[in-house]
Amino acid sequence: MLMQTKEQQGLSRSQFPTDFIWGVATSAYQIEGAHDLDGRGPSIWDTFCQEPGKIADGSSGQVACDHYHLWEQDLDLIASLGVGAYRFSISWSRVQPLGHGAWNEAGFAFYERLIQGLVSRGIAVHLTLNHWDLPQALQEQGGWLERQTCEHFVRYAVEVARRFGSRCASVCTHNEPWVIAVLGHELGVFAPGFKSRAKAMLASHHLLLSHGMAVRALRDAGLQTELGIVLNLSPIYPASDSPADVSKARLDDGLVARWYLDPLVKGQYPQDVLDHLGSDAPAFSAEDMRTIAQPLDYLGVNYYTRNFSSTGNPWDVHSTGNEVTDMGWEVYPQGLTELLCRLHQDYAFPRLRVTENGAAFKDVLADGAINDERRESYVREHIRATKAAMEQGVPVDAYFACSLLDNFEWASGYEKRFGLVHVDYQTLKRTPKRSALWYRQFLQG
Ligand code: IFM
Repeated sequence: MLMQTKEQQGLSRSQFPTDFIWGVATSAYQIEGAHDLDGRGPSIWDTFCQEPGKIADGSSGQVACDHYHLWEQDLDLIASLGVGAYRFSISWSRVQPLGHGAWNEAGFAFYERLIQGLVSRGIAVHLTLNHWDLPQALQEQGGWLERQTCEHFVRYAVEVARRFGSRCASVCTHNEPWVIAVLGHELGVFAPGFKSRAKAMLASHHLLLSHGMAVRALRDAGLQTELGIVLNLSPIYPASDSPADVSKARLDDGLVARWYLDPLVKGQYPQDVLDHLGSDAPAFSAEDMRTIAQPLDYLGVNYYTRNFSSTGNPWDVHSTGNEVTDMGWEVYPQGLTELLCRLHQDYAFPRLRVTENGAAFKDVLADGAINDERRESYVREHIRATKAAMEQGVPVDAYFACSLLDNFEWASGYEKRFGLVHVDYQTLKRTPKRSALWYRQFLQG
């Protein structure tokens, strides 16, 4: 039994509405493994991981947490935490190996088992269609640089919704399109590994367009489930009061946040960002913009840290004296409050959801236990920061801790651990960490 510490006092589940959604999050490529079983086709991450030097420890998601086989014990684990909601993604190439054409029934059967398992345990299903793992066969036809991928995505979305939609509490189209566009197409550090700003911006346009097309098609098909999109967002502050830093912070916010939020809500790209991009801006029509701006039930917010923009020396993350995670990200819970308030004020989505929040720290397994006090404190203080935004009138209705399990952390491989639950990658044994036990105690009220 964990003791209620001083800092914990003043925070309890009862301070949140009774229908507030408490969850944990994962994604397919990070946990499933079984990369070539039962007819699954390769995704761009299978390909990217094979390129030497791309993944810090040379690993891949081939086995990951083997959730494909261990899903039942993982669902029992979720239930044991007292969590009411599970956010996970479907591996597109598992259910449609080429990303178009034939469906893979064995792949759908896995998600059928998973969803039935969640429903029977009373855990709400929050399904993401695209958490970065585009089928490799579509990449070979141009991937997100091709408008045709939007059409394929819509057919995939409608088929998933036809089979599972009525049992889902929510369906999200894309997770963090900025990451796919910029890390995958401009910086080349994520799949598919391109290094071109023009490609990144074109990919971002097609991701947004396919989101709007899919939302429209799902509604036309009669789906009643809540629909949304998930963005990675952080407040971006100027590193100094200098006009140059202030205008850089505004532009950086434009490239990461407003480039996605403005079209989703206002049906237009921000003019200052278009001016800045010049010939790197994508071509788009007025009809595209109308399609992107479909009314949404919620915006998902993935928050981990804040950022600073500087025209001089890069911002030193240690300069504030705040804790810094194993990813090199400053722990700054107030940023979540500020972000949620700003999103509500500027964009007024019907609801905001914290769809990912968590921290990587080096864990020590001692006597079969992981005493991850810093992760516990991180989660607790971000829940408190969420409450602070709600007290200011922001309609937040969900918090998902990320991640349920230690897992494949993309280009960092298995070196960074975000899990509330420790995974021994040799034995695949799961061990709830102190942070998981704290979350359970918090949820038990
Ligand atoms: O693990 C990732 C997740 O897949 C997407 N959002 C950020 C997390 C931490 O890097």
